[in-house]
Amino acid sequence: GFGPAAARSPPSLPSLPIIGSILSLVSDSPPHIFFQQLQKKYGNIYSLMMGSHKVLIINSHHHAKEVLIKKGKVFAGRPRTVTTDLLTRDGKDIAFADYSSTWKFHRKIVHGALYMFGEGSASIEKIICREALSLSAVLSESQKSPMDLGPELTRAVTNVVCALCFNSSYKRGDAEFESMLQYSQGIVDTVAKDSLVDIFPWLQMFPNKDLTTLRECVSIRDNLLQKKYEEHKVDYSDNVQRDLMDAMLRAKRSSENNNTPVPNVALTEDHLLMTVGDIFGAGVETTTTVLKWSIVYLVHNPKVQKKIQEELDRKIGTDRHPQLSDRGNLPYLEATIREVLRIRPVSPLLIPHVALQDSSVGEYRVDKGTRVIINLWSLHHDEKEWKNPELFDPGRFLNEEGDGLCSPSASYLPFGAGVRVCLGEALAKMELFLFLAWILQRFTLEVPTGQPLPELQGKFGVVLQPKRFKVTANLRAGWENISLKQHC
Ligand code: HEM
Ligand code: PLO
Repeated sequence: GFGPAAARSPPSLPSLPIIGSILSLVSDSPPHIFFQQLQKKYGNIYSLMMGSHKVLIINSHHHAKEVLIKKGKVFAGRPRTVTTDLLTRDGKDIAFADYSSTWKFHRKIVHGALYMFGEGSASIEKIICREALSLSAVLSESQKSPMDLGPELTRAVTNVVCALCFNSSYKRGDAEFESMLQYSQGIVDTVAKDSLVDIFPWLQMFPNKDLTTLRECVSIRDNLLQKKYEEHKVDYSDNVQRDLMDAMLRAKRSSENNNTPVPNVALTEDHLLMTVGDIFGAGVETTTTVLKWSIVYLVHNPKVQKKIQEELDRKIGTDRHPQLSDRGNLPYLEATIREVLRIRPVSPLLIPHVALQDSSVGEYRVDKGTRVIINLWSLHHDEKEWKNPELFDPGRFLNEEGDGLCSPSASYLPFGAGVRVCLGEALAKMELFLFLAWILQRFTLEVPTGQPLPELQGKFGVVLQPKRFKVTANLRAGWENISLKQHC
């Protein structure tokens, strides 16, 4: 027959004791690069054992789309790991929750609440604009002195999600914000690494002190979430929905009165807190990371930066600030954002998927329970799909005339696809566009002469972050006397 049962097993790496020695030859490559290298020997789909778990590694866009889209529901599961269980109280969130009616219900509520602010709606745009204005003011003050823009970018992005989740924001130097910076980095550095630990022993990916760090950081985060929750309960009203927390509270109350769209779905306090924690965490760490990578590549490629600025000068000028309605008119900026998301994907291995039943990918059988890792890095650096994949070239995403966008390859999935596709894609795109347009309209980012350029490798973790670096933001010629008091 032709059913999955008849298909053959995918090429498999030799079992662990032997791999240990093969792997140590490649030494310090991070997992996404190592999995890409293994294609030479095993092909673009192969399996290996991580401890007692069978794992399938996918390195081509055809197979990736079969998993994510064509058989999306079959592969919509998530594995449980010690660290993600710690972060999410055993999967009571969205991103690390297994496929279930509870997960579906949560995704729906969040989606509704996030986009109640709406893609076209004025309010998200207003929130971002307010933060871009405040960020520009900070950059103006720091003229000529090199600084790590990390904390200020993070504050801007955090305040956007803070407004959406909690209807609040942080001032510079706020103690709660400083503590958030710390615990969130602690979580990024330690969570989700344990699922890879068995095949990457030499990276010392998961020393025991990581678990202690994670516990401490999660507990600080939980206190913050609890505090916001208690504050919201006090002045909650069925008639006004200020933010995501209110939307979740409302859903919780109506589920308690048995008014859920889906029967028998739990929305406990834990579920509510973990779900908000997901959106807050994802909202901060992903967009900030992409902004940092954008700056890294802009200082490496001053010609690209100049072209974006010329486009901004031509289409917007100096009389007004950038708006979402300019998105269609700034193809070169848009192409640059797409290229950053290609060359340094935020989540190079996505989040692992799990086969919920026996199935197949390509010509190979896949047993129920198999973990499936989509190596987005391989898709985005596939030489058959991208000319010179390590070259940063926004021009790839432009048509021949250079005045419109194009999709040069199907091997491009920065936000994933299918049932588990990113929930924040539209929000992230609005933020990236507006923040970068605001910054580049007024400033040129540079590394002072004689200083080294920022590193391009990045630090592998649950998000692929650039290493710390410093740049100067110099006011562009013609902007000296234009005040920042434009309002949003
Ligand atoms: C999942 C990318 C921003 C919320 C994901 C996944 C990717 C991704 C690759 C995993 C898909 C999979 O496992 O198949 C990105 C990128 C971002 C970004 C590149 C920024 C440029 C955001 C933002 C939010 C968000 C701003 C929140 C507002 C989520 C959630 C999930 C997710 C909740 C889990 C979905 C699920 O498992 O059902 N994202 N993301 N993301 N993202 Fe994003
Ligand atoms: C980031 C650190 C926060 O403190 C907690 C958190 C919650 C959700 C995670 C996010 C972290 C990292 C990026 C993740 C997101 C869910 C979806 C997103 C994994 C760990 C991506 C890119 O897949």
